[in-house]
Amino acid sequence: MDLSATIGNFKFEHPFLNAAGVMCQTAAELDQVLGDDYTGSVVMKSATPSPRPGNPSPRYYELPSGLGTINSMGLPNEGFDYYMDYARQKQTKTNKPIFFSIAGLTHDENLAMLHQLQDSDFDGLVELNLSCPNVPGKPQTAYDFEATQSILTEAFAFFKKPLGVKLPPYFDIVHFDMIAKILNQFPLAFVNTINSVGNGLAIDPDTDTVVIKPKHGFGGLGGPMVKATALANVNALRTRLNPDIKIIGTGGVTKGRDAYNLILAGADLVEIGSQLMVEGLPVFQRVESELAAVMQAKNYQNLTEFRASLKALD
Ligand code: OXC
Repeated sequence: MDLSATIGNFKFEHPFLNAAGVMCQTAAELDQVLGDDYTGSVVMKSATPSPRPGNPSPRYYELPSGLGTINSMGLPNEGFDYYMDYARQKQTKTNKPIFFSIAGLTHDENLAMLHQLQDSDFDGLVELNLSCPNVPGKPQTAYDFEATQSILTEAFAFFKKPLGVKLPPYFDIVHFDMIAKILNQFPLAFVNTINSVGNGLAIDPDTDTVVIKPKHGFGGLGGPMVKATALANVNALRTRLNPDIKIIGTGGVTKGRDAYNLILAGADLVEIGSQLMVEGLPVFQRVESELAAVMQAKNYQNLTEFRASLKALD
């Protein structure tokens, strides 16, 4: 069975990646994901120009009954140069295409990092994270359609390497139409949908307190509780975006059937976030073999046979 996938000229032998933010902040973590036999590659933690400690702890919490996770990490990362060094060192030693994620806190920071990437010999894919919900005082850029149009216009005026965007979930059909209309104006290599569902709140019944410290307990939701939202966003974008723009489906994957559903809805690659936190690296082999079993039962030999073939009811 062939589970490979492509984005532009990049080939992935396995369709699974870590979601940015999970197991990808330090070189040791990145090595683990990159070196795993069942990952297509690794997505590095979204970088800011300088290292950041992120928000105060506790800043990540697993909700009971496997409902999912809430986090307000606040972009802790080792800084742009660290990830540039890592990627340049590894890209000569692996055939897995590395994703360099950036999340500037301002428009100018994003453009400055894109300039550095353009001028470097980094030869992987770049993901512009327009959707981190956890930086106090900084709204998610991709909910501001004008700001999104403006950063992409300025970026594509000089940026010629493969570039994608990490999007927040949208919840209204009109918003799907609006964001797709903007994204379709640009030669994007991919969109990654969804980032966590921003600004949820969880309460500990024993203490009657919130469960994470930053932002009075408000944080991004992930895991099974966001699965239907991720599926809807993948499908809504696949049916609206130019076919050349590939889709990375992220959100709520805990088993092979979840990944199958995202691919059926239009995903080219699939990222695992919360469940990677919960289960660790073995999740990749398990979910891949479960996906293969679903495909085998349906007599599919590769992902293209069922990708984006979700049918509506007559
Ligand atoms: N999404 C992000 O884009 N970033 C992280 N969390 C999240 O849910 C973070 O660092 O807060």
